[in-house]
Amino acid sequence: MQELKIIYLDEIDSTNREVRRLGDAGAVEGTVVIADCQTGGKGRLGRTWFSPAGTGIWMSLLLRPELPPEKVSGITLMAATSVCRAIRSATGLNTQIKWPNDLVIDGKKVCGILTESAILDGELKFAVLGIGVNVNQTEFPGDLPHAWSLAMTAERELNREGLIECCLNCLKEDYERYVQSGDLRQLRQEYEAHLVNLDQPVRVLSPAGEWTGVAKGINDSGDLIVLNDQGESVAVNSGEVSVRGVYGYI
Ligand code: BT5
Repeated sequence: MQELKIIYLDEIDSTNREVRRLGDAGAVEGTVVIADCQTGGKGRLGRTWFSPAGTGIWMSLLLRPELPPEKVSGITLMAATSVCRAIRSATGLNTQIKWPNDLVIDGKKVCGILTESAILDGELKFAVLGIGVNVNQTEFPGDLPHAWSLAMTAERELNREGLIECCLNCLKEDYERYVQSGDLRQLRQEYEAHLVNLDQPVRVLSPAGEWTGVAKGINDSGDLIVLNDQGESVAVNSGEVSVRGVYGYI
């Protein structure tokens, strides 16, 4: 990746949508859109992402990796590792990863990551890496019972600019490592070191049905390895399933 080209906006529907528009128009890898507020922030699977003004980091990066489309899901786990490290080093907060794409503090969600692909004739044209971090909110709407902000744990207002810089430095470095090896082998140990699900009972919600097991870590592709009740090790793919704790969100 060359130098980052950062575009700051006051308001946009979604930074992921804006980066997709820029990508379609030929923008270079490393284009970053950061908005103070999103009016139509997106989560996975058509969900919405609450993105009020003046509080969080809502940003998306345009990536043009020379990788097959199936390698894009690993970028989400790569980014979780980078942003987890950035938050830890910039704020000292004990941030953990909930597989595959959430960052949590004390079991509550402080960050979500959404990676989307633009595919043409079976080939990856580009990917959009979207990251939402709740930084300075002091409360959340009642319909987001698992949402939390960094400031709510730090009990002080945090500097968004410093955190953005730290996130982008970590992301740039880790992305280069990811593209170089084409998998998560260089980041897996760090990902697992912060994985809140590790050795915990999990409920796997797959299209084929629901089952339970114990999470044992990830493989180099970013699948969650779950030991099922029959004692078999099953690789669970992040594109196809959701994982919950047996007793709740974690
Ligand atoms: C995610 O989806 O966690 C991915 C979120 C990605 C947001 C970024 S912001 C910049 C970029 N531009 C975009 O438009 N999106 C990206 P998912 O795992 O599907 O979680 C979504 C669920 O989290 C929602 O259904 C809510 O329950 C909950 N949620 C919504 N807003 C939240 C918030 N601010 N903090 C915590 N939880 C939230």
